[in-house]
Amino acid sequence: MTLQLFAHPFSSYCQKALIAFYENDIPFTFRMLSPDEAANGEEFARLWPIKRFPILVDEGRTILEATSIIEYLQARHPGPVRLIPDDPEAAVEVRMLDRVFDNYVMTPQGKCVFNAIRPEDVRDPYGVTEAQAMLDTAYAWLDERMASREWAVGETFSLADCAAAPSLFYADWTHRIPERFTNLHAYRARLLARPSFARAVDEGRPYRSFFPLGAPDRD
Ligand SMILES: N[C@@H](CCC(=O)N[C@@H](CS)C(=O)NCC(=O)O)C(=O)O
Repeated sequence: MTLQLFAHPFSSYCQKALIAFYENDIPFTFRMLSPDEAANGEEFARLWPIKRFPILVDEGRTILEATSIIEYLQARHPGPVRLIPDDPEAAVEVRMLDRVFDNYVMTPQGKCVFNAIRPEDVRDPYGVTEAQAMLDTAYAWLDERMASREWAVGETFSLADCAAAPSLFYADWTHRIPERFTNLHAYRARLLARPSFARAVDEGRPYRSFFPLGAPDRD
């Protein structure tokens, strides 16, 4: 029985998980979630009543959360690219950066986007201003960090870069990374050139008109 990934190609967290599949060429069945299935699909709701994706199903075992899916793939379907280092101390830093990208880039980015699809009378401009301020602070911190690194945790592509790629991709669309943060721009460009992420971005390309803030005419 093959691995089944319930996902959508334009979703940032799904792209994060997809990078791990593509890095190690792991075969799987893509269970595409249409917006209607994501909202109303019974199989999906049974798997995870919170109704967030990606979700991985492996022979009846259900793995929630993109980070956990990547950890699971390395544990049960390992390949030559080790996205979590074997050295426990290096692994702490990889997991730390994974949390940084999810919590302080992906989350505020999502706040801005979800605000835009709310009915106008329940929008939250204060929350958006706070989210943009968090992105600005994260950008400055990451720019300094990336001055001396190729990947989020040094020389080796890892789980942290899987989180960074879609976070920075969509964050730059949502709240432009200032031009002066040249290290961060260069890192975002390296991520876009990585074949695993380039493939995920290409698969999401047909859905760009869905982007609630209007997708720019560039990657
Ligand atoms: N913490 C989850 C977040 C997953 C998540 O928020 N996925 C979005 C798609 S990128 C989703 O399911 N959105 C549907 C919704 O909010 O209703 C993870 O790391 O996988």
